[in-house]
Amino acid sequence: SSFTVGIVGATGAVGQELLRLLLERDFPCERLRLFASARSAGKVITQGGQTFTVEEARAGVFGDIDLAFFAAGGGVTRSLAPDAVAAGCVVIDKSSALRMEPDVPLVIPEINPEGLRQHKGIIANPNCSTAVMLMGLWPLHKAFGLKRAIVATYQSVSGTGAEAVRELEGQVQAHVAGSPIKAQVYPQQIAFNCLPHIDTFGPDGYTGEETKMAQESRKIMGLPELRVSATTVRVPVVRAHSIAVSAEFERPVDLAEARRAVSEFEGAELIDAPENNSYPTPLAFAEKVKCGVGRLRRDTAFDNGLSFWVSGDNLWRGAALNALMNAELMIREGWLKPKKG
Ligand code: 2RA
Repeated sequence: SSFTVGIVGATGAVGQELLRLLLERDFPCERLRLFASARSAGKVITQGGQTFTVEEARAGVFGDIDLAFFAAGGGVTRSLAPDAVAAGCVVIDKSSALRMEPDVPLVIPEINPEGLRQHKGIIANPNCSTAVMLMGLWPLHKAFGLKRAIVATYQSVSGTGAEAVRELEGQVQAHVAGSPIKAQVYPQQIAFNCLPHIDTFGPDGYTGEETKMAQESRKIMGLPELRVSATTVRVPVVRAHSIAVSAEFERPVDLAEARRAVSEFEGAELIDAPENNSYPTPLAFAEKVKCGVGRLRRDTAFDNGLSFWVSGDNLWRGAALNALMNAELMIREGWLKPKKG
């Protein structure tokens, strides 16, 4: 069967990746409509040899759309997703708006696909840093039973968007030219710097990004007691997030078994030969489907502890590709059918 598909937020960093991947992966789509803000309406986008004219995202446009990917921020999801669902359109949402709603499944296809069958019209995708972290953590949890994790992230500027990428590049050029450096997107200079500040600070001193990693991990892995302490950091990398994880497990850990668990997990690629300087890096895992997991070692601060490093493409694994793989799985399983018979 073939679908009419919409991308809401088509001009953003994730929306553009969704369009590219949808075409490159031959998604069964007989008609594709791109939506964005009124400001972008009328813009012509060419991708994969096809040309699209962006339409304004508003209520009433979802009548003939079977599946809509939302990648336009929480505000647009809150205002338009209910209208899409009421029109019989299935929504796969990238924003954080509905991730913790009890009747909205939060799904990584390699981890908890069952949510793709039991949805009520809206399926949420995890935050990119959560998705990348769980590509390493999930196989180890299945092997040894995860209790708690202390993590630090090294997040690329593409996680903020295209403007942030331009800001980083502009600041590097200014530095080289000896010109003054301006910071607009971030509160401080990001070039040659690290900012331990992603999202907003909460009353407990953690940022929204750090809280999301803890809450979303509990929901996706079905571990309501799981404790995660995250420090999320923006680093001057263009694409792909990396995360340093120290985790404590219920059962004694064995390194060979841990390596086997990771390499057998379909969302991960084990890159772990430090003696040959072989470990995952953001540059190596940008535009990759899997996340690279390495630096596996017995953790020195926990009993039954393991430390590892994971790098994954935040726009793909962390957003556009996860959403697309969710839809591909639903179609494969017959859980998503076109409205017209
Ligand atoms: C970031 N995870 O990296 C957030 C949203 N993509 O900025």
